Amino acid sequence: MNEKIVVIGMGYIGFPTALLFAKAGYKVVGVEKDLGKLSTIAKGNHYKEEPSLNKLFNEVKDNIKLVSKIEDGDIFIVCVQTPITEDKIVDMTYIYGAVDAIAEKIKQGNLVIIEATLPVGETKRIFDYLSKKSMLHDKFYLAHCPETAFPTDLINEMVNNSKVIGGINEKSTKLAAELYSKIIKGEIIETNSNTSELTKLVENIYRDINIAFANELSIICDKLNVNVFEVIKLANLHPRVKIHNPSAGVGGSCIPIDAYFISNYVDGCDLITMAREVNNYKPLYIAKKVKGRKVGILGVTYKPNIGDTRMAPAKIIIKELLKDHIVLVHDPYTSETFGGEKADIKQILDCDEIIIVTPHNDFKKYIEELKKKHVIDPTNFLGSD
Ligand code: SAJ
Repeated sequence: MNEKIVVIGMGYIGFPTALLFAKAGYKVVGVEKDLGKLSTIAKGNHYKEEPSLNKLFNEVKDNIKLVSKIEDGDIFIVCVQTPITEDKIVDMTYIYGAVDAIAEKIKQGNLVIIEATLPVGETKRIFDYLSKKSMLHDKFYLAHCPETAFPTDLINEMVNNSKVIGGINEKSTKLAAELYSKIIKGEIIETNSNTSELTKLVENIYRDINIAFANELSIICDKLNVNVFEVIKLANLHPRVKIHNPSAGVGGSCIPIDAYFISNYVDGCDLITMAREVNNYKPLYIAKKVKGRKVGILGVTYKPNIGDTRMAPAKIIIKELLKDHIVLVHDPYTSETFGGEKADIKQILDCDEIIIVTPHNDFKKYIEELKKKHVIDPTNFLGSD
């Protein structure tokens, strides 16, 4: 445990990763160039939906140093995002920004780990790039160890999920596996970097395709005047059927984009591409169903009980409705309204029509009142109590 770990990116994954290694007894430095985020983290204001993360921070805050510029270390863990551009191209700017910074500090024998989602083959490209840039040639180790933690249950999943470790060679895989064994109770599976990259993508694409099936069923059932939730409940009684839940669409920073990490590079991703189209269409379908003039939106975050609005279906619904409706928005988790008018629950209940886009638990207390209104309820919030 004498090694110093430098974690780059203090976001949703980097911050808890740094805390877990600090708890395991390592000397940990957390690097975050967004000074606003850095000071929020240092003050202990984290995500209200992750109480165990806040508890862990209070336990280990004295063992972790938060800085805005990279430092020397023995192990570098890259936890920056890989978003896509407007044209659906994978944006590697953040990754190579972090790799460039590491190139300045890395020494012979150091280990570099990438937790971020990557296109297949990228870890090897990073190895070649870093070899040249650092002038260390092959005298360092590199592994892709993708995170799989579920927002709202981050710490539990980071500790107890299995972890796929894909090194660019056997020694890299072994060193990374040994490191994660210090913080993970779940199974650690050793493989190569191409396999770990594809496994991560496949997990999220599996979910995208299954949700697309549920969302397509919801549209078909609407047209056939059949209750989709009853159909899914009954079909799921079959021992080998497990249909996902229909929704207002698929949001978040991962599931809506991971398909492009494959389909941009390989031919034949027909089902994967089609599933994306179905899920992209679902918010528009919901907006088109609205008949009332004044529409109340309940929940704009990408999923319930969380403050994250990245790629939220609410954005598309509201943009579409604003063309010819008055749109009021209420969400206790965020001040974002996507151009709608911020409203309290009473104003929402007074609207001609209400869409329960994101069914936060906080809305449960309004269920009886909502049942008396004209409501579009893509997740069956009112029927599930
Ligand atoms: N959703 C549905 N129907 C469902 C399940 C989800 O419409 O049956 C929607 C949600 O409302 C949300 C979106 O899908 O808009 C994605 O939410 P999610 O809860 O399925 O997943 P994320 O994006 O919060 O986290 C996912 C997780 N991946 C998988 O479960 C395979 C998580 O484990 C990953 O670590 C994370 O992506 C990531 O970082 O890649």
